[in-house]
Amino acid sequence: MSPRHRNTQLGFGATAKQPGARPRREADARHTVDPAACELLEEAKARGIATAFDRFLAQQPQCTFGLDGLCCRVCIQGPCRINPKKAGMDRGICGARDYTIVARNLARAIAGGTACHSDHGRHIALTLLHVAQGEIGEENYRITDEDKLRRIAQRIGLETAGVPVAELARRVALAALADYGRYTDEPCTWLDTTITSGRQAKFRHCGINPSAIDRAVTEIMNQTAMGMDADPVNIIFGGLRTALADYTGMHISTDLSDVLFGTPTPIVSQANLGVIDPDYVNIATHGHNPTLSSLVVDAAAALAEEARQAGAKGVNVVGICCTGNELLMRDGVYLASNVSGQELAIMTGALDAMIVDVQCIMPSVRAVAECYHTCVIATNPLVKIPGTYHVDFREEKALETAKEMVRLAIQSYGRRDPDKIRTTDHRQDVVAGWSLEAFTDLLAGLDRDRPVKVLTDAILEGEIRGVALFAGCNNLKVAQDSSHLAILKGLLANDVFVVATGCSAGAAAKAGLMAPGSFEQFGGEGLKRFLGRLRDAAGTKYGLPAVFHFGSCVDNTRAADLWTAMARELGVDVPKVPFVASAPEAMHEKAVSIGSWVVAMGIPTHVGVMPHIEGSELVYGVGTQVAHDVYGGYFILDPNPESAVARLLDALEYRVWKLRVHRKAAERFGTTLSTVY
Ligand code: MSK
Repeated sequence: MSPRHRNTQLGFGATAKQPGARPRREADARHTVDPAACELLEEAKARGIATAFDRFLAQQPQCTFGLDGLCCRVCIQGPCRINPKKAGMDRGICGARDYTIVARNLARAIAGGTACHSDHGRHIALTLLHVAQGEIGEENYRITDEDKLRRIAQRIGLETAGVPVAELARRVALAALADYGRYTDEPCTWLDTTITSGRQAKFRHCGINPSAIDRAVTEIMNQTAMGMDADPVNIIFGGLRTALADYTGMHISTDLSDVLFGTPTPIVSQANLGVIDPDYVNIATHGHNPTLSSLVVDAAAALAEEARQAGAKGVNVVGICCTGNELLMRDGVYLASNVSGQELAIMTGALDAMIVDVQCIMPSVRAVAECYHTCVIATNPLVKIPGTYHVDFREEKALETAKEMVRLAIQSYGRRDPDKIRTTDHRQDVVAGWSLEAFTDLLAGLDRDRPVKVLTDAILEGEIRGVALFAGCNNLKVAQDSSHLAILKGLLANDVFVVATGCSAGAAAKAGLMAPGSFEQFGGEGLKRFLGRLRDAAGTKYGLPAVFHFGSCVDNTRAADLWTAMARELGVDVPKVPFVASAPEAMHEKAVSIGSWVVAMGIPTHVGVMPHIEGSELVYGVGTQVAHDVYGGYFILDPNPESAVARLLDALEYRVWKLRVHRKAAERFGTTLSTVY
């Protein structure tokens, strides 16, 4: 099969005019399917404010060498641009071939994503360590979920009996930090203790077990430097080792965030830009790390009276991107938008401050904020944006600093220009907070002893067809949210149980797919029966959603824990579990690293925006075909939502069929279950 699948969905110039339609709205609908974003994009055009949607167009046509992954910039003799079909241009100055260059670029993207997630995890681990050692006061952070702390300690082999909670937290934090810098060759603890024995053996056999996160990132940067590895398969295996280090850092982050801030439980809230209420002082928290944003929520509550004295009804904290997901999951804070909507939140004219921490923050928010009164506050030493406020956020005086920022927002409220207020009514109800623990509790309504069996039985009996994880970003090569929603709706209607994280969860939330009771509207008959049974057994106070919000980007490990639990329940390794993943609008390097470890774990993984690997048939083939033979997982690279739905359903159907055949054979002949996938 030819690896040519250039993104063609946007189709500028190809959309037929609707009679009587306003041309501007028609153009916006090709940028986004989010009605609130459409309204705000009209406002941007009316005011002549450039957004990422405009800058994407200004970049067209994009460099095909870059798109194919054939531009090599690892030494400064270059850049070398490779054309495998043209004599004299079929290798770089050093002689590196297309497959070496494409593999190197891919591996370096994985290293970039791993660095982001794992630094986030390190920050959380250090915060826990400082709390445990009494170096941070209770008014800032405390151990909120002692039970989870004990479960983690037991899982990683620590003695828990009689150990005081602070000491246990100290030991767990040190064990997590050891996963960053171990100098021996044992595998990372957070990887090795959370996967099946089959995956442990597979990673050992392939030599891709990372022993330390920082070492994995350093090694792959070394391996892919000029004059180093030229073997594409060896480079890809190095990339997978780095991707498993990414998994490790993400799992640490999720586990220890639950210990510090609480393991999420179902909570009802709202999503989309309509949550920005002009009657309140509005603060958007944007980025990823809950250490800052959770304190902003506390500070906002403490300073409500000051906001009232300034003439507002109070302080309204809303979230953007994964900081938004973290706050939504634990505190029910409104989710304003996903990544492509960040500039649009400012254009409501009623956003008084945007407080940013790390990752996915467009520097352009400052330029847009200049047209309004919004005060943009950067808080991390690694994220300074020229022209914004920079408040040095330190954990030991976190609440005090958070209050300082909320006061800046209250002052900013007084500088609003009423002529520029353009809020929207679009907002949807959401039931979020589905940690794996909360979801397992829901299943336990039908079987207290073996809750995961409720899910696997429903699949084996044909009530539902399997499970899908939706993850990843918005990518402006696709109309915002359009691929997420098309594929989500396609799978739901075909009885697939769906969990979502990150900006994919944001897309589902804004479109009403997480509204209480929405499974009745979007689910096929089997899915409706399955979720109806769960609802009735659990007697929940809230209706169940069609799509279950599993958290932020780092929380993809919650989904990994689910497929591991299903594998254990079914008595198989992950490549036989009817579970697929999709990142319909992947954008960030983090999406590349996540996709890579999801495949290594044994999951068929759809990506709806072509990664930069089309320049090498060999690398493309390894990702889409050879990966299946080695790991059981593989990439489905397909920008067309309709065929993506069909291919994901095929992948699930194949696994269910094989499971049934192997189970029947094992029963009939009294043998163990085949390990073939
Ligand atoms: S925020 S990494 S755009 S999911 Fe986690 Fe969204 Fe992708 Fe950032």
